[in-house]
Amino acid sequence: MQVVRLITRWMTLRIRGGFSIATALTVTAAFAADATSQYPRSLHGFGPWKTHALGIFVGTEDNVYHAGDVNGDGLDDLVIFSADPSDIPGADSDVYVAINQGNAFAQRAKWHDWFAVGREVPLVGDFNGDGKCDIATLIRSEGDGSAQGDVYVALSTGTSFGPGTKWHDWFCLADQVPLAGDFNGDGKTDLVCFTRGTSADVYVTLSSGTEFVGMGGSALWHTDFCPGTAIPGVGDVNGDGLDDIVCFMRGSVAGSQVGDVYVALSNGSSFGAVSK
Ligand SMILES: [Ca+2]
Ligand SMILES: [Ca+2]
Ligand SMILES: [Ca+2]
Ligand SMILES: [Ca+2]
Repeated sequence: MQVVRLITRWMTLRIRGGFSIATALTVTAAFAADATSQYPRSLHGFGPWKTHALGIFVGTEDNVYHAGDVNGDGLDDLVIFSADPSDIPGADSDVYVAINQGNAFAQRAKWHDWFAVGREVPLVGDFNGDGKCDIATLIRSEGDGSAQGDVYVALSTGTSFGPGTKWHDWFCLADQVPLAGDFNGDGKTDLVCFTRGTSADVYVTLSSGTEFVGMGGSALWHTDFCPGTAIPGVGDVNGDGLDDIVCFMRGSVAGSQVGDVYVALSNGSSFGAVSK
């Protein structure tokens, strides 16, 4: 239960804006269940929870749900990446948005027609720093040779997502886990990649507002963090405006303490010492 409580605190930090604490707790319950199974496509892939709680979407685990303020009104909205065409008739790799009206979510509307195909990993963040959350997709190793490692971003216009453009040429492959956060605190969302496994390296690529550093760059911000199949997270846990990294240990790494949660704070150019 300690893990659930800590995840709850973390998710409450992450789900700011229009979501109530009760909602965050409900999300946490679904997330905690996810944490016991295979790592989900996205840490924010809440699976069927919102389907049932909100009655907006008909979905399965294949769809990915994110929270983010896509229209810039200060309230976090819902973004659904419909990877499974069987969930919503005719919806194959569409992106839907349900705007947060303060006390309810509006009916979903399609904001993009072809994004985050198959097992690509979609993320949400304000990548150009204009106050409206955008979408990114990491192809990882899903595409052919030339597409491997590509990252595409589609910027929010406030009423839709624009065309996807390539922002990075080589970031996060295979089963490595990407997440979004503003690690240098400049208002533009960056990407982090956790290699996990035995190397457990943590790479960051910073957003310039129009691309991720030089399209092909990334920097090693930490080593030996989130080994094996531990679950990484991102959030500004000390409130200094720089997003930090969190690791939820599970029982699958020999010698690890089941239920431990580790944090490494961002100093703007790397992640510092790990503390439990
Ligand atoms: Ca909003
Ligand atoms: Ca934006
Ligand atoms: Ca940034
Ligand atoms: Ca911080």
